[in-house]
Amino acid sequence: MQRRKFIKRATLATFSGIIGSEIVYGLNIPQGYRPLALQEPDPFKLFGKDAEMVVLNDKPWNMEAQAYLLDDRVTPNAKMFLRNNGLVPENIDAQKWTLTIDGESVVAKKSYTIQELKANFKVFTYQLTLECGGNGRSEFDPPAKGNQWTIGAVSCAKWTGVRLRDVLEDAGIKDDAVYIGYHGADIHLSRNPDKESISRGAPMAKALQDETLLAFQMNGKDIPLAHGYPLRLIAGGWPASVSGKWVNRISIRNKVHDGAKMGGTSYRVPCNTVAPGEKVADEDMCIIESMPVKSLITYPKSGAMLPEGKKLNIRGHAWAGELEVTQMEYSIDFGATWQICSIEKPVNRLAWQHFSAEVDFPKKGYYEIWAKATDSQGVAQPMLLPGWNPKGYLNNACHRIAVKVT
Ligand SMILES: Nc1nc2c(c(=O)[nH]1)N[C@H]1C(S)=C(S)[C@@H](COP(=O)(O)O)O[C@H]1N2
Ligand SMILES: [Mo]
Repeated sequence: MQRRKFIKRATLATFSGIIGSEIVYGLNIPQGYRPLALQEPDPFKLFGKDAEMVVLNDKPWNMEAQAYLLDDRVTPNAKMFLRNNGLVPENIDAQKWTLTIDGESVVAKKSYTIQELKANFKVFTYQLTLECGGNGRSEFDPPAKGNQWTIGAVSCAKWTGVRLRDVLEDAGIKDDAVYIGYHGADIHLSRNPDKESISRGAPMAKALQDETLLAFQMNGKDIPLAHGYPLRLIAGGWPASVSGKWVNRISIRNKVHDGAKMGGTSYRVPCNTVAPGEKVADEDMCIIESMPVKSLITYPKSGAMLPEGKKLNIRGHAWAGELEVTQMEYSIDFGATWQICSIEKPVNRLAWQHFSAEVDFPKKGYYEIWAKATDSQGVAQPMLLPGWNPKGYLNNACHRIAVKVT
């Protein structure tokens, strides 16, 4: 009979080190077996996330922030939401990574290493707002399937890279180009290599904007693996699904890109308002482009207790897709009256803007603070839910926090 193989003492020591206590009977562990305590990867450690981030799904990993976690002007990795449609790619070699530009409307198919991108094109840094199209989905009724994002699927980090426009022009863009589509190295949940988890894109006008980047850095460092290392397309102000992670190919298309999650109800909403729960024909669905005006109170935390007679300084961020936020207001009387907040200019186009106000409460009791942003075209956030749509996209209702004056 063959002798049973047990794990090596060195492996056992590593295991107990990670678990943080002695594994009694550890020497009996069969070789190749991972103790249960080590089978579930800890997403907070794995992705370097703050302990107060919220896990919405583990297959694939999806995590969101809470409003008060997003208080930083520039979102650090620890507080950045994570949205994966597939599995994070493994064993990436950035030295050997290539980006290929192809498609019906490229003059000549061309590939670039990351070193070539850095050496041959001018490098730019922009702070860019990325919000998942499904942020706020959890509030819709009838409910929409998918990750039940509350308000935390938004970030605004600093991205450094080369302009997509410069690279596309270097490869050559034919006159009939209408759209670009990205392809990433992440693995489909089925592990079928012929399937892509997501392959979206944008019309040429968005692809050719100054701020649309092929980024290799986030907040001055290599992009964290889960956020697209070593190369990521960044298209601020549009649904973050346009910002392809782990990008290795961009196709210049002579038609609207038809990759995974470009059709049906994915990232599409009824072109005209429909009644909640109504079925919508495919041809009546439109691709989401610029995200709507929205804001978030990041201080104080909802539930704060305040001493009577003291003024409260509130603050947060506001953004409006391709537009700027031109007015910011708050209400402490459930939207009956609104007071002006001060709002800063964005550090660059497509970056969120910071607002603040000093709030006075007339007496002791329970209050809600509602925040409302208005964009440069005069469109304001709805106080409560906006138009229902099958997948629960674009909920830009006013953010609300509760406070008690005692
Ligand atoms: N390759 C690839 N790119 C992707 C995704 C993905 O699953 N795979 N998810 C998209 C979606 S739906 C969103 S909201 C953002 C999330 O970006 P983040 O995880 O860096 O916050 O990435 C987008 N880019
Ligand atoms: Mo998303």
